[in-house]
Amino acid sequence: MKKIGIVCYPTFGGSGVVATELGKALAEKGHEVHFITYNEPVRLGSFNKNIIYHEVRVAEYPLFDYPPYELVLTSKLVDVVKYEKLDLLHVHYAIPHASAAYNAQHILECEGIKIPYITTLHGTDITLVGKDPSFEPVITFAINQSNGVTAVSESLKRDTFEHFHINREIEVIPNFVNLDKIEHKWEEKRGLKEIYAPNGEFIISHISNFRKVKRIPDILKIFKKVRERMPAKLLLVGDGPERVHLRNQCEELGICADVMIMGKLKSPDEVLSISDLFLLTSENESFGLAALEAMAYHVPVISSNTGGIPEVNKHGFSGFLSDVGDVDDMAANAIRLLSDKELLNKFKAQAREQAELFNINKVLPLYIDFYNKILDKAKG
Ligand code: GMT
Repeated sequence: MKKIGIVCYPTFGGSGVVATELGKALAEKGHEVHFITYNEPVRLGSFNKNIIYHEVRVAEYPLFDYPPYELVLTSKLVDVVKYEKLDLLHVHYAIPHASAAYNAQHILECEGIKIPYITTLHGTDITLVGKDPSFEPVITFAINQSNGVTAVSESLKRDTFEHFHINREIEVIPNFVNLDKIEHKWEEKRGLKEIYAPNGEFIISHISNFRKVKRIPDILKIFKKVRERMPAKLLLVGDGPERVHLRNQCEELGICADVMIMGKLKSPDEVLSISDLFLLTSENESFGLAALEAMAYHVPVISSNTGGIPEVNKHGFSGFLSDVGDVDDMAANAIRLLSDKELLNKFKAQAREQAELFNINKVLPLYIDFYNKILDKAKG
């Protein structure tokens, strides 16, 4: 049994979801997992055996225009490692978690306590935010100083080497889903379909944080083309900066009546259980956890072919891939699938089959082996 500290964003984003599900799976295997973050992670659930949540709270002070979260996190890491006698820190998302872990490690070293830290890169910490000059030197340093680094796809590993001066190895450990838990819910929730599609319409869904990188207007344009050919409903789950434009965009396209804007949902269970197709049109995507989750619920994916998505969604098997922005091709693929019941059912089964490659029972051992390797190395 090991004592592992997990640092993540506790929000709906993929990195927080992966960190939380990883922590829960480790706890189920008997490890003691300490989540150290500013809120209880959304997917944590309550009363988990072997899971302890430590809240990072930044005190308000009139001098602070910007709350010094990284410093408070660093102090909390020092405190938790020392008093809970942790063996390892695993930080998800480089900014600012990797540099906080580096500082905590060095503070503890001065007190004679050794703790290795592993950094998992998730995507936007590298491809969008991290390479900004206001972060880059710190991020490069904290990645290079980590005792171990993982990336969620080969594509993200390549991007990291391209954008930063990395002088160390990066191990690829893909994101995962827990298929046993999903299978159970999928069967249970399929009856809900009538609520959203009372006349047997197809249900198409999209889940994201509605940032520009997701290309939400493409989702609406594809849906309009599908809707012109067959009865369908679009369920949009999530929230973010692009959300405010949705109503106008739907009005311009004349599709408002068939688009349901659902806001943030704690779990994608219901929406994915009743979906026939999932759309992911992103400009860039290091992995596309939302697509993998859809596939786990037997939902084929129509996506762009950027970043790590082709490592997850297999063209002509679990769905179809098109160039970024090629809404005509994406719509044609969606129409092709939805107009042929046999083909759609085949793709639904294949989507689930593809998701099997990322089942937690295959990916968790990769993390545990990596932890052991790093711990052995740190012991020297
Ligand atoms: O999709 C987002 O913008 C959220 C972001 C995050 O950090 O939570 O997602 C990134 O990490 C996910 C989990 O590893 C990946 O599945 C997403 O592809 C990645 N997002 C991007 O690269 C845009």
